[in-house]
Amino acid sequence: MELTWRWFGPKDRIRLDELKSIGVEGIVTALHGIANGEVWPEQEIVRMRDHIAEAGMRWSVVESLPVSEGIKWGAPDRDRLLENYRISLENLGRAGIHTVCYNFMPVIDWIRTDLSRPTPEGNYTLYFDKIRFAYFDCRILKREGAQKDYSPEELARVEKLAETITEQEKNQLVDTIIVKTQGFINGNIREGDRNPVSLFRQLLARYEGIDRDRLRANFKYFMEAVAPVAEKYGIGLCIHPDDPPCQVLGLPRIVTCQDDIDWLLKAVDTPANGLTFCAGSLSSGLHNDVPALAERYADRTHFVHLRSTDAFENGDFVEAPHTQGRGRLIDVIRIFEKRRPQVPMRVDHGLLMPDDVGKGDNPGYSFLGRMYALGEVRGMMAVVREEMENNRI
Ligand code: DNO
Repeated sequence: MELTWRWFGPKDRIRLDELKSIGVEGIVTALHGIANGEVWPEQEIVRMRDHIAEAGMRWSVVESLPVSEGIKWGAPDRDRLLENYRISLENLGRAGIHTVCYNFMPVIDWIRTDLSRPTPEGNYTLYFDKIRFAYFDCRILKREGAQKDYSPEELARVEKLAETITEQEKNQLVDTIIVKTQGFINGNIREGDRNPVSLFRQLLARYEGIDRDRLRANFKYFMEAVAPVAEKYGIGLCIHPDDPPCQVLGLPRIVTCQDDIDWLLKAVDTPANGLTFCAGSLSSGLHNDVPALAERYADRTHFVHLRSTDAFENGDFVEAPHTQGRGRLIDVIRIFEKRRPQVPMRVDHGLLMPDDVGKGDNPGYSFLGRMYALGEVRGMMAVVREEMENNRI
């Protein structure tokens, strides 16, 4: 696999020469300054591509060319938004960029409740606590009908939490769930937005009456509109799985399990309609067997995210070391090294290590933590390559 790294553009404090020095071959980035739904101009794409090339790497993957909310829920102006998406794809294709990651999660992208959970070794990691999430849903957002989505035991634990949770913890929960994890990935809410909770409620309201079938139909409409352009330029579009892979906040999610992925790949059956194989997101659902999914979808995978989680019966999950957990990355690496040796791969969500603290990196995107994970992944890749050379796999 090609070793790539998510870099957030010239404002990222991590420099391209540092990335080159640790063996990174390709960069994963986006034009983060352009608002969702607007066209990515060709000159800006070319400028970014050349900037990366000057540092001795290539722009391997766009993560993400965001799909606007209007396309997801089917707004009256979705055809205009789709036209903009097609023009951006064309501009990317002409500039020689052939892998484009996106997601189809309504309103909210990845979800965590704690961005600095201490580990026994003195690092910090990301955590999803189902009860804190339910507290946010029922007691902060006060979503109508939210109680229906939780068991009586869970609701009792929410009530218990309500007795002890402080104002500061409540604010932090809001900041973590809908601001800090969303802003930097061109999400719907940005750092500095006033009253994010009410903004969030407005966004949720758009999805009233939109169930999984409607969202699937909107996905198909999107893919039918953009796949011909992707095919023309040899672009592999690759949808990111839902994180976590389950329905949340009354919103439908359609990339959670094997049935979902089978459906969406068949909905428009062309290599241009591919998958980002995120071992981490898939592993946080107890229903998913990650290596079995890798085996099943290797041919339609255009991009791989290597990370792992430990997921628990109570619905919580935590990022696991890259060598451990439900992601079973050594097996995933065996599958992709054998079947897709050229596919771009990046490590995802590293630990926050002592010297990363206070550096202002986006959550999950520290330097040392990811570098450490990259070292672990390269070690696993070396073992797998040795196994392959000696015909042991
Ligand atoms: C979080 C990321 C996601 C991912 C998008 C792809 O760390 O894995 O935000 O980039 O869902 O569109």
